[in-house]
Amino acid sequence: MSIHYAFPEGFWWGSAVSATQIEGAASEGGKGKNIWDYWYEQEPYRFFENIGPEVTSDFYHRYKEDIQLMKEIGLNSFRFSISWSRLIPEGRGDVNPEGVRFYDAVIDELLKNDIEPFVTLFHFDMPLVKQNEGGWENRAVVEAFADYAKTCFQLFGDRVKKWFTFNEPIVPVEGGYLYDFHYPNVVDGRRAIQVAYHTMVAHAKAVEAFRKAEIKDGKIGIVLNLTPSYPRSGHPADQKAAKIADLFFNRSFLDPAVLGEYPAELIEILKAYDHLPQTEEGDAELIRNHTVDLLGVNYYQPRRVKAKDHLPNTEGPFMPEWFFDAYEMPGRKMNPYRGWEIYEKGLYDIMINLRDHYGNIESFVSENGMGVQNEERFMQNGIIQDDYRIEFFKGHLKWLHQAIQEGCRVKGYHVWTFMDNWSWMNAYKNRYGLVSVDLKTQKRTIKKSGEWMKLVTRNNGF
Ligand code: BGP
Repeated sequence: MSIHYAFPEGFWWGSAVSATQIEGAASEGGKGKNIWDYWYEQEPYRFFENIGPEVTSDFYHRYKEDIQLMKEIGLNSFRFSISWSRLIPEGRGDVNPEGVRFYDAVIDELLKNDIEPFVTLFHFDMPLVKQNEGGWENRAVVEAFADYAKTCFQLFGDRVKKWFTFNEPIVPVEGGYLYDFHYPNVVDGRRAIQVAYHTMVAHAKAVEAFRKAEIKDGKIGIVLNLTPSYPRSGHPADQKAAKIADLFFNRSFLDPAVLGEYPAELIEILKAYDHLPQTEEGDAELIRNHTVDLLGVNYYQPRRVKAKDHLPNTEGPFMPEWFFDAYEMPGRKMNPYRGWEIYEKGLYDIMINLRDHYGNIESFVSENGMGVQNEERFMQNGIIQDDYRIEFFKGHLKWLHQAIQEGCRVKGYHVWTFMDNWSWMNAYKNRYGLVSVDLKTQKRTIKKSGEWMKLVTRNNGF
């Protein structure tokens, strides 16, 4: 087989997951409840086919088998998240020894199989006790998070060298405080902005704790869903709309995390609409002095925008959509199951932007993948023939390769995801795995895309 796209030596081939989406054992092993456990108890009907986070893909009990499969596919790195409420059930205070044992065992098993653990501290799963105290609206919760981060560095920093404070920190803001798809289902622009700001402060405090922990060869980063904003046209109104969407959805976290400060244009808009968050003395300095070493880039879809057709209803809650409308580009390629456009070049555009405007920070693709409904219809001889997923990966990897050729410091590519998992409100609707999971038996079977990935990891390219 000839290799057209060779990747740099030591490239990180891997996958990402999150605790709530794979572990299961939600009320086992001394774990405290998080907002997902609680929301599901309250409103099970809001989850696809009424399936909640109790069992998911049972990684808590099957991690050894799963890690063997990762090894078989040849993956050399794996990003998972620690469940804050499993490690510290009350969110602050006593550490749960069973939680420590579990994460110790997972880390050791990965290392034994030459798979590097990448650890995320927060992937959408606020401990319920902390949410009841106001979640990210409360500065005390910010402090609790910094403590939790410190505990993780102490417990696992001897073996884990790649740390990520947050996964897609804007998503709990959108889901929980603007668009009603995460608990606590608040719709309030002012509170959303406060939550976003405090999340950034929590991030900077965790980076501070990391620097103090002096982890040998350790790097700290953040994982952002950088969805490029493409304007409908060259018309100045469309261009402006795209710029503002970019400020709200990308630069709100990217700039402070990488450059150490918020974009002035974003501050201006919030000021003009009287929506600046409450800050404390020392915050700006904290953020400025605690930028990241490494950036994880999650990419699924582009954002296309146009100037607004109508004036916004300013009696309704303040929304980013006061400044732009979504644009459906004629002829766009869609993943109809997830309702997301597929635009492979977006990944290249993101990387070039990081090269040119963010000091060419070291980065990697921390999630990229395609969720498809009713995948069993593609089953032949017990194996899912997911050629569409192989095409999806190839299309993105070609552009990533191009970005690397042009000098972007991209160190790896992690797919979303290793095995089919529980996707929040969508539960098991769309399957993303390289490995399928039979929900009745929990049996794992490598899909065609997993077989393809074996070749890619073996050849360090395709
Ligand atoms: C990202 C999240 C993941 C994951 C993925 C797929 O935003 O970091 O947790 O779920 O998207 O999206 P979904 O599960 O909503 O289909």
